[in-house]
Amino acid sequence: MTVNEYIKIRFGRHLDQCTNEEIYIGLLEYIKDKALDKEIVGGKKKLYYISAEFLIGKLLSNNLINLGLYDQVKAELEACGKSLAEIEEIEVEPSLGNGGLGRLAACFLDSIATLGLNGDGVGLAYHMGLFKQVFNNNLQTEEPNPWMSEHSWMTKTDKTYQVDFGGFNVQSRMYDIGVTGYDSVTTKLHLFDVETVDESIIGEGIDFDKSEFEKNLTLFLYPDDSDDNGRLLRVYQQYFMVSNAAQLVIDEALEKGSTLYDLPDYAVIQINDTHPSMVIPELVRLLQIHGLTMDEAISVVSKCCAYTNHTILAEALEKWPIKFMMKAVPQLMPIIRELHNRVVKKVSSDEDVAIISDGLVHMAHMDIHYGISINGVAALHTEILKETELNKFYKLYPDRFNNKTNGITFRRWLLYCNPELSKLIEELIGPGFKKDATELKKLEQYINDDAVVQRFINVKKTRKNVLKDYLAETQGIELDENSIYDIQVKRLHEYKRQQMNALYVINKYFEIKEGKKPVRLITVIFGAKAAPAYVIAKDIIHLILCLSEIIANDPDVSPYLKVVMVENYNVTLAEKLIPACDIHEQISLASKEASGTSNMKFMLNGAIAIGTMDGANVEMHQFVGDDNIFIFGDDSDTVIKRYEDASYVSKDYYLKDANLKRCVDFIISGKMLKVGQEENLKRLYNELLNKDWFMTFPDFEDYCKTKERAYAAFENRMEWGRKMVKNIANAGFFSSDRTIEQYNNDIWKLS
Ligand code: 26Q
Repeated sequence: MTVNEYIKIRFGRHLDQCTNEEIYIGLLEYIKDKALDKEIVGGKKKLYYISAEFLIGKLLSNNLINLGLYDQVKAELEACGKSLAEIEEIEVEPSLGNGGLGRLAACFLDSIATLGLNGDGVGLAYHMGLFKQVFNNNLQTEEPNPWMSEHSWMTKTDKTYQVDFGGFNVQSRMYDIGVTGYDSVTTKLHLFDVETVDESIIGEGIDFDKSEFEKNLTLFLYPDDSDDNGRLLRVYQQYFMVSNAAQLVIDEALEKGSTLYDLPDYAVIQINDTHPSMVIPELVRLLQIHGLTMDEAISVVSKCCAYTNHTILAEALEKWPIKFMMKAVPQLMPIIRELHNRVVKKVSSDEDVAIISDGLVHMAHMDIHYGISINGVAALHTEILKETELNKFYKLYPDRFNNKTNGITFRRWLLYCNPELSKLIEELIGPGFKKDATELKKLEQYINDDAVVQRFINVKKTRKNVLKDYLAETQGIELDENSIYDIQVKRLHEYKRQQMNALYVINKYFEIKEGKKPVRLITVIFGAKAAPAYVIAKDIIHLILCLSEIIANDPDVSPYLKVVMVENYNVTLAEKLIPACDIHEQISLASKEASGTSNMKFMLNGAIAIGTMDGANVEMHQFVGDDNIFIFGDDSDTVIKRYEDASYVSKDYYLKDANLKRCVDFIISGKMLKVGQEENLKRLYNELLNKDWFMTFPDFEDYCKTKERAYAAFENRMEWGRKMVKNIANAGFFSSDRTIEQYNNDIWKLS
């Protein structure tokens, strides 16, 4: 059935008589129906990918592409004078994640369905996604970000469970979002909600009453935050998620004839960071209710669960106070104590590997002792886990540790977001790369073919214009498509070092003032949300917005340098920014970025990285070689040693390097204070001068030099084009299809 026929039945009208809203609703139902036609995979053993975040982004076009309907629907709409792009605008992005970890989960679902694996996602139906970022007076403010509406991808199911907390219980309900695979089957994302949630308790901004758990359980996605306020609610949220997940796992296994003693033949659970770790004691508890002894239950659960670590930042390794656990989930504490005691008795009495110590429950420790696998998300990250952060665990369980370098779905991050590039690639090497990303390697044969390379350069120009138009229309930002687009988009965090990029901007500003003018306008684009309670991160946003204003208003500088910070960076914006990028910033302090995934998206879209030897940059560098990536800065060994020695004094660098000094001093200069807030700027200045915990200063000089090298290289357009092709041709490894295949072969073992 065509869309037209479908809409006629649904609304009794022809497509060209419908509003865009009606067409959107019609398409939603049409796609849901079509997805139902696709086979749902079955099989005895099933993967449950449990995650507190699934940053799925808009689904309309993605689903059309995966179902093979995109061209047909687009043409049908066009024939009636309608634009698919305009209809897409109606869909509200579900921002159910903070950043990399959540987006990774979404890419994984796409690959699981595409590979036809029997696996579902399990998470929470937050009513408000990650806050909406609004700039006021060069400062970030936060607003609620609702996304649910009467017509959405979520389908209400009749599955409900009871979840018991200390002193009360709630009734949950499961909602499903169909996950379409590319030219393949569909699987499901199960999101649990509770009917008592009350959106009216939201106050100013994103404030809400934290005390009434029935009303706020699934109200908000938590921003990645070290803020103490509201941490207890996170325990409630996490338990709500895993209790539902565990009940679902057991239900589905029983339905398929499991005795539960054989649960590992029916279920494998991937624990996405420690947020779902309570699934381990919860399953043990439920299995006991189903008649297994504690011994039997622990033995069964230990064969079902696998844990992925996404960070080595100590503050992100969750440790919950026993008193929180006793209040929220008292029924789990005896089990966690038992799990702890068994470790002490049978494995090791070393405090460092204990599950309970200092009145805290160490979630990651529980995952490692009672799981089949622990993996890092890039080669370097896994090595660091094994050799330093989790070394004591590695010595206990060497066979459990393994690496799974992250990946991204090429359907969204190439086919959908860059159709021009996708088409060019298809013309050159055929359509095979869409299912087998390693085929991109065939592009290498064109690296010395100037006519072909020129076409890649032309596609980039097209995409730069698309971004220019989009930002002009949606944010009133003016870009010059002939400038270099130098882009850094990711969560605002000191370890990602947006502040170093900002210091570079100040350096460039001084140089231009002194008459050293770039041969071409440089546009430095930032996109980042800061956690609402992360004070310094918000100060860095303030710095960038102030710089943007000063430079835009300085006629000496503005023809050569432009600083842009896009508001409310999200998946939808990423889809526009990434294809248009010339140079992408991957400048984390070596050892701190577990993997990074935007680096892969940029690479695939023919942007060249400037980066440190960190996360997956290391593997990207191996693939493309020194000439096709701009590497700078201290390596992870140097950094780790500097932390161990506690030898870093930022002021020494500041005093030694006059160039650096004048850039840092500029933060609190008269010019800045005229457009900015003294409190914020001084605080940031002091932080850098007296602490600089993420070691911006030691890398600064090398960073500046490397940027100059990159900008100079950009001027040799044909050589630059060859770098673009080299990067695209070698991006195949970073397909999440490859990652998922490895998870399945090494850990899940689904047939
Ligand atoms: C913690 C406590 C309270 C509230 C929230 C959180 C919280 C939420 C989200 C902590 C961490 C996260 C997300 C972490 C994350 O996105 N990590 C990134 O994971 C990517 C996928 O593996 C990697 O590529 C990135 O390197 C890593 O930073």
